[in-house]
Amino acid sequence: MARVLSGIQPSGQLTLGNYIGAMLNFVKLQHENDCYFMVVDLHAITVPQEPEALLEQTESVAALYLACGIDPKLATVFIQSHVRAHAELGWLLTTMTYMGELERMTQFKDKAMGKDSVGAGLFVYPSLMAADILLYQAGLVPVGDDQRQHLELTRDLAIRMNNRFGELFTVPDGYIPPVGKRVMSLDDASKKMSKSNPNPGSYIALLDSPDVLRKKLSRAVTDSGREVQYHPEEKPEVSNLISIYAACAGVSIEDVVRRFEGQGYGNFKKELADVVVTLLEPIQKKYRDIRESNDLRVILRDGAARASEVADKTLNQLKERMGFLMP
Ligand code: ATP
Ligand code: LTN
Repeated sequence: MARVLSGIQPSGQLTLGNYIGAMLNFVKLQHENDCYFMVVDLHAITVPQEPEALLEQTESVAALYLACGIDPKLATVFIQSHVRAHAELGWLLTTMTYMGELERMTQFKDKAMGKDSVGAGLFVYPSLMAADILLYQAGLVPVGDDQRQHLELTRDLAIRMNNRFGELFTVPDGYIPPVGKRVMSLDDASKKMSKSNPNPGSYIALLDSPDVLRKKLSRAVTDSGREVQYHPEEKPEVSNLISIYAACAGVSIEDVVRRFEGQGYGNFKKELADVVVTLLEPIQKKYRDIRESNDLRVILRDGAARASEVADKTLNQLKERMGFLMP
């Protein structure tokens, strides 16, 4: 049994990329591991968020965790800012992170590109992510491919801290299964599907209505060919849609290719929409039930209490070793 931890930012509507790249694995891992899944609101504010939107999205992501199948009896579900230790260890690790390491982070470069002013939080964000993971002594971190570099930095920081202050932190491994680790945009297969993309046509939101889902998938960009073939380099758009089909239907890429042999894109896209609607309709119903009940607040309070206990223990051990006067 491993300690597992991951988080999703409440920075917009959750997408099928978040579901396939992250949540599906959360649900799978919860049965045999000690899991902590959080909504990382402190990360979301590294880019500007409207207060009302942040509030709504935070509750929405927490409710979607449950609607997608995370069972609060098996996993600890909580909001990052409810556990004070995150911000505190985040600061301690920031002092141990080199500028050069942060300057190399591609997510920072992507998100800062073309902006007139960029908050310093966006730059030091990987140290906070390392804190999230190290506080719980997590051994396994299920994430999409885009988080690989941040995880590598987390490992480096764990080793650096252990060398400097004595063995304390578990050095975590990523859990990035090959299928669905990088779901691409529907309008541009060179970019990952992202909830912060200003064009809603570029992503499938988990809460999109069936009509909207069908429309978005029918308009998804494809090449000018006809064959439903999996060639990520030559046919990146269709290959992305094949991967989405495989992940949503729980079948292999080869199964999908075989099924649509000799058929055009139109029919493939129509069936893909059926598969996505069939997957998302029950999730959306469960989501509405959860939002209408009061259970969520209780689950999150309980989750924060459980998480704080583990996190505070690690933080206090470290502070003592670093030479802080303990109260
Ligand atoms: P933002 O666009 O606001 O940065 P995001 O959509 O990338 O957000 P995050 O909250 O940063 O979502 O990511 C939550 C999890 O979902 C992470 O593990 C991330 O790797 C995964 N993920 C996000 N987008 C994709 C994608 N397109 N394909 C696979 N996994 C993804
Ligand atoms: N940086 C991640 C979200 C994130 C996370 C974490 C993931 C914050 N803290 C801890 C795994 C473990 C992202 O942008 N997707």
